[in-house]
Amino acid sequence: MLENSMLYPKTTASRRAVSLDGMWKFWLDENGTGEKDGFADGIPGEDRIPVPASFQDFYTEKNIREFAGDIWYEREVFVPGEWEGSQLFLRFGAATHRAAVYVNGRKITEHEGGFLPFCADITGVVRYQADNQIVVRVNNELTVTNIPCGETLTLPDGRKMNKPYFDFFNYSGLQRSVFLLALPKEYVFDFDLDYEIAGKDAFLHYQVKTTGEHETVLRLYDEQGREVAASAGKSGVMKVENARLWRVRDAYLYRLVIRILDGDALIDEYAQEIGIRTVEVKGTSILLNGEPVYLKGFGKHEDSDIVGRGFHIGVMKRDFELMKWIGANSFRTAHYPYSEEIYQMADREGFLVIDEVAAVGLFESLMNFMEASSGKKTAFFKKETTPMLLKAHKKAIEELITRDKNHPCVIAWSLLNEPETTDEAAVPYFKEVFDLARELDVQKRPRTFALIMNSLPDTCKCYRFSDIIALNRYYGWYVKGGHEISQARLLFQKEMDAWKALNLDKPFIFTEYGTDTLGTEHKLPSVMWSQEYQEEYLNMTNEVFDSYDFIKGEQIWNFADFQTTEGILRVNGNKKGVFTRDRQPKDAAYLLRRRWKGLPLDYKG
Ligand code: CKU
Repeated sequence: MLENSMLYPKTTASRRAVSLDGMWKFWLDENGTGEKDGFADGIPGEDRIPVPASFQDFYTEKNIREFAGDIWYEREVFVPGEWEGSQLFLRFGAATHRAAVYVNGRKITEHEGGFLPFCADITGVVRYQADNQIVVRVNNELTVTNIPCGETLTLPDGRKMNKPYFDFFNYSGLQRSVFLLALPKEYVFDFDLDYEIAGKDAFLHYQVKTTGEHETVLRLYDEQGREVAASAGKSGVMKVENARLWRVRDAYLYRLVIRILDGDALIDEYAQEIGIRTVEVKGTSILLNGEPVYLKGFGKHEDSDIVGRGFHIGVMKRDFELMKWIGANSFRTAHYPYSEEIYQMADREGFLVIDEVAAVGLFESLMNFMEASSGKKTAFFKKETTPMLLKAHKKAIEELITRDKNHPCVIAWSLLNEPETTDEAAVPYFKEVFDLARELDVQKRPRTFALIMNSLPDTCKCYRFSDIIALNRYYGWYVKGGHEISQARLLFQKEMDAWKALNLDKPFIFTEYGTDTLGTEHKLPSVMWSQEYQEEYLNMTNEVFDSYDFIKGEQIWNFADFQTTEGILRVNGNKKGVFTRDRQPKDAAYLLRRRWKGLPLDYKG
């Protein structure tokens, strides 16, 4: 069990959640001496930076953008006197990739892993009815003992530099919201829900964890605010008569209110929007509420101009509007868990989410996108450091599932992206990771991982772990692109025929396919990188998708152009977006819109 509650911070009848977003003091620790120089008592300089945001794209100096090391943040917070007796926490939506938190000069906690929330319990250290100083040391160095994987080099001038084993810029800092929380001493810590649909009715099986022994009471309200079910006790079942189910692009959200009571007196109250639905894989079908669904949508990134990977509520809104416009119904949170607000919006808009942990770069390569089809082996899971990596990976899975399990939008867990699966050494690693996800999720949602191009029917040792086989394939881009596209089609079909011959009786989806395309480039006849070529490629790929019944979804790479490390294969970023980085359509968006609007939800069902 995790040390702190992962519930989203909210103000309720018994709780206070105060946003600490805004300008924070900021300092890059060039020499890595902040700890010894006493930064815990106050950081140098007068510079201020917005939180939440990646720090990289505000400044004009390259040494800042490329900085690898300790990044210090500081701000004051006033703690009201009436909060004496409450349990106080600082709650970070994420700190990338690791952090230490100091309050009034004392180190309170450390957290490893850059895309999941953590709390610092500050109850014993705050001064009431007074200002308190918060200092956070964030570190953004990449290693092979934590996810996502990469290395940190030292340049001749002594500066450190990040070398990711993955294809997105190593944006970092305090990229998500920070809250100050005041909770009662006895509070709702966590809860699990599972659903059963019986004719018109639904049964909601629940389990609540609290930090005390007082009575726990649950009430469920519909969208009109009418009470539809109630129950007492920390575990039980609630019957919802004539339940309105949560459906794809037709979401219905009930409001679950959990209360801890001492007689009539309220001790704690927590409320959350929930959706009644079941998810299951049966044969080659993905079933939502027992009915087959075909996934249409994207692999995304949290990435935009200026704030980088920082959560931006406006960008989120625009992205959902574009996904609705194009007829998508799903996305994968490639390559890390996203900001919680994005799942809340997916719950409300009825999008299906494949929720990915940040296990990317588990293949030793600075250009895995190029080497993916080369057959290169790096013995990644045979490293001395593998046990440490596995430990960090498992902890991230626990945090991910605990954080996201009650979102109706989450229909599957993606436990790794493009690991090296061609060596037997991967097998015990996979087993631990997949078993853990099964054990932690009471809904037993399908588990998957994205297969890199050389993870083929005859080379991949790990596909059997997946409940949904998710392929990342680039026939017509990395393999036989341009005028060789007819060859690409044959190779693609050959691979799909080989999967078919295995008769796995599992659904297949594409979690990546696509071509880099410049939003500015038109060329007749086509050349690679032109919008015309993106359309030719999509026509070929879609025809292959349509000719295999066991293919149950297509999530194109990527929703929008995104920033990567600079290099000879990336033109100021990855240009595989269907939309540009400023969220305008390329020609392919219209092609996909026609296709996706025309495909029924139960396509091939
Ligand atoms: C994408 C072999 C495919 C790896 N896949 C990972 C993703 O992060 C990259 O951006 C490829 C690409 O565009 O190359």
